[in-house]
Amino acid sequence: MRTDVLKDEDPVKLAEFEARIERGEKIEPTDWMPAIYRKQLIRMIEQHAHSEIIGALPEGTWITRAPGFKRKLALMAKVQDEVGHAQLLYSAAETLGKSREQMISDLINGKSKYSNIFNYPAFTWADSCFISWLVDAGAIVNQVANSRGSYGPYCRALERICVEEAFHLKYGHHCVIHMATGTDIQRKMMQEAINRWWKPMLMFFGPPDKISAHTEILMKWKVKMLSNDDTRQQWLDMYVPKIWELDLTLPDEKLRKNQDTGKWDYTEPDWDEFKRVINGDGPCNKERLAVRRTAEERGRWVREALSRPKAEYTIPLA
Ligand code: FAQ
Repeated sequence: MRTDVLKDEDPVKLAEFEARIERGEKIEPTDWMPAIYRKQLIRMIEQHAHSEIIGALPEGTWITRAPGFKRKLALMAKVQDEVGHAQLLYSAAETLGKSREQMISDLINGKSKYSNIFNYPAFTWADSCFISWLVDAGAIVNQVANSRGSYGPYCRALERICVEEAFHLKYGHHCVIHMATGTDIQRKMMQEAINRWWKPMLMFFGPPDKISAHTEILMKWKVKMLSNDDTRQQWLDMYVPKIWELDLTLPDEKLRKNQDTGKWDYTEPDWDEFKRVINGDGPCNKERLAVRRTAEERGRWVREALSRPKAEYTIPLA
């Protein structure tokens, strides 16, 4: 497959490109790069950007219902950060030649993917706490690794994103501790949220390495610095003990650290469900895209005004 996608590339330029990556140099937008490197980066950064703006929605619905003023302020700031991350990522993807308009259009028309996990509903405040702590934790494990990757603009965006995500993680952890050490009803709410999100969370890191379509080439070119399975294992290693410490349980009897392999054993989530969800048929896909579509339509006049700075507008009286 590798030889197939690279057959039209200049072998000398390709060898120099790969040597630069091997030496740990960053590839910048004006540098030569193979077409498939560009295409893969656009795909991955664009999906990441979409995940951030769509990811703002399940938590966003809790801003008005957050328990108390401090939580409301913190959640509002977090959601705003996630949208800001999307802006950084869209800018990084634009350096590779795809316009932001095209990316947004591909998102709202269902052509581009975004993270599976944001297609599930946040029924209770505890769901929002789960996202802020554990989904952000998963994003951090992935992003810290990839910030050491090969494409300069993506790595720089990730570095900045990770700093902000570190605050989200503390906020989320605080929220979960509060619930887990609260009343019986709060503990029950938190436990039920964990049970609901466990499988989508395992899926969040992508399909198992043996069936992952893009891992091989992305790791060869240091776009992905950890495989899907390794990222999942790292997250399990860091967060399962912390969840257990709070006397919360995880809905998988098979889950344990295997002392022989040094890895976590767990029940595989339903990968058919994963495929359905990422291809548009999850519990909230339609709702999520409808929100983005409305935002796009309502904001059109602003974008048009910005693109024609010399045009004169009449200020409406009402
Ligand atoms: N969801 O060959 P692989 C966040 C697709 S940011 C949906 O293994 P790859 C912040 C994949 O695109 C979260 N689709 O793919 C936040 C491919 O489909 P395609 C997002 C998925 O690229 C927190 C097919 O399956 N983070 O959460 C998923 O090598 C809280 C085959 O898979 C990033 O995007 C999935 N989970 O590895 C915001 C990080 N997994 O395109 C708000 C950057 C796989 O061929 C609140 N991305 N697919 O049609 C990556 O690191 C990689 O793209 C992976 C997937 C690891 C996600």
